[in-house]
Amino acid sequence: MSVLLPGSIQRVLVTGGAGFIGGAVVRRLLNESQIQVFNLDKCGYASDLTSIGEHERHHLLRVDLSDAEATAAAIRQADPDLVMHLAAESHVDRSIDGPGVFVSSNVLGTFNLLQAVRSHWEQLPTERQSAFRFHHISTDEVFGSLEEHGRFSETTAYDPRSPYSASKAASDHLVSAWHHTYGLPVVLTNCSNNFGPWQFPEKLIPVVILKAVAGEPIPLYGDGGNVRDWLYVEDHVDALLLAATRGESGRSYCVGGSGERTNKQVVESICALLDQRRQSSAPHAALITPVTDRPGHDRRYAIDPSRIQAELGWQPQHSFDQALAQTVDWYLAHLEWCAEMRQRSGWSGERQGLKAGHHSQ
Ligand code: NAD
Ligand code: TDX
Repeated sequence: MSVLLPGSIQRVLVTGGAGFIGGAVVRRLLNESQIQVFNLDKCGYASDLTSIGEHERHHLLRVDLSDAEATAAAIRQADPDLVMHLAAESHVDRSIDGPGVFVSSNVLGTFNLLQAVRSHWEQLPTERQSAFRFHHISTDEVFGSLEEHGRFSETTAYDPRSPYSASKAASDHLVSAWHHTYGLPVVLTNCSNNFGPWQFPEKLIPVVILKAVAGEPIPLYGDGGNVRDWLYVEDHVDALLLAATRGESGRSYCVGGSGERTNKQVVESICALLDQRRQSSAPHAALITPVTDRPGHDRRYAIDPSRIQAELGWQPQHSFDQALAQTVDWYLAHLEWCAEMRQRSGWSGERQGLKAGHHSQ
C-alpha cells in the first residue's frame, strides 16, 4: 500500500536506515516521495547500503548514537520535520552474550537522540513545530512472554525478560517521559517479528535457509514450540509510515500480522519450499536438529493490531505463506550477499546466546 506524506514533511531523519527494517523505510521514502532522507547509522555489523544504492536525496550520516555531540550535530545537519528512530542493537542472542552495547546503543543512544531532537524541536518555527513528530520504533518483546492464550495490546504491562527487550523497554519509557515532561510530540509502535529481504542472516528465517542450503544441521531451540507472530517487512513499513504521519501524538500502536506460527512450523515450511526449489539427496527437514534452548526464551508473542487497523486503516497486504516463499527465493538469489555480510561481520554462523554464565560486556 502506498502512504502519502503530508506536504509539511520535507526532511526525514531515519535512524538505523542501514539495517533491515530501516533500509526498507529509506527505500520506500526515496521511491514514493520527493523528500530528503537523512540516514543516521553507525554502520555496524548488520548494516549494508546495497539495497539503497546511490541516490541524490539520500544522505548518510555515519554516527554512533552513544556519542551525544555527534548525534546533536547530525540533528542540526538534518534539520528534520520527522524522525523515525529504528537504530538499535536488535539480536536477542547477542544481547545474552554481550549486553553492554545494548545499553549504550538502545538506552543511552535513545537518550542522546531525544535530547538532541528536543533541542531541535524547541527551536523550530511554530508551523514546523506543530507538525513535528518523533516516531520511536519498538518491539512486542517489551511485553514479555505469553502462554497459550491472549495477545499483547497497547495496554499490556511491560515485562521484558532479555537484555535486548529490557533495553528496548527502557527506550520506550524514555520516549514516553520526554513526551509527558517536555511536550515532545512522539508516536510509538511495537511490532512483532519481521521477515523479508536484506535481513542480516543471524535471525531465524535466514539462518534456516542458509543452513539448509549448506546441508548443515538446522538449529531449532528447545522443543521448537515457541511461537512468534510473523509480519512481512513491507507490511511493517506501511504501518510505520501511517503511524509517523497520521498517528496521534503521545499514542502507541501495536503492529502484527496475525501470523502466529511455532518455530517448528516455520522451519518445516522453509524446508518444504526448499524441497520444491533445490535437489537434495534427502528432504531438507532431515537437517532439523533440536539444540539447547535460549536462556530465558520467551514462549509466545502475539499482537492484537485492532487499534492501528481501526484508527489508521492499516491492513497487512501479504500472506505469511506467499511472503515466506518470496523471501526464500530472495535468499537463494542472494547467497553471495549473505556470505559477504557474514564475512564482514566476523561471524560465520556459529551458535550465539549461550554465554549466560559468562560475564562479558
Ligand atoms: P538491524 O540490526 O538490521 O538494524 C539496526 C541498525 O541500527 C543497524 O544498521 C545498526 O548499525 C544501527 N545501529 C545500532 N546501534 C546504533 C547506534 N548506537 N548508533 C547508530 N546506529 C546504530 O535491526 P532491524 O531488524 O532492522 O530493527 C530495526 C528496529 O526495529 C530496531 O529498533 C528493532 O528493535 C525494531 N524491531 C525489529 C523487529 C524485527 O523483527 N527485526 C521487530 C520489531 C521491532
Ligand atoms: O537458530 C535459531 N533457532 C531458533 O530456534 C534462531 C536464530 C532462533 N530460533 C528461535 C528463537 C525464537 O523463538 O526462533 C525464534 C525467532 O528468533 P530470532 O529470529 O532470533 O527472533 P526473536 O528472538 O523472536 O526477536 C526478533 O523479533 C523481535 C528480532 O530479532 C527482534 O529484533 C524483534 O524485536
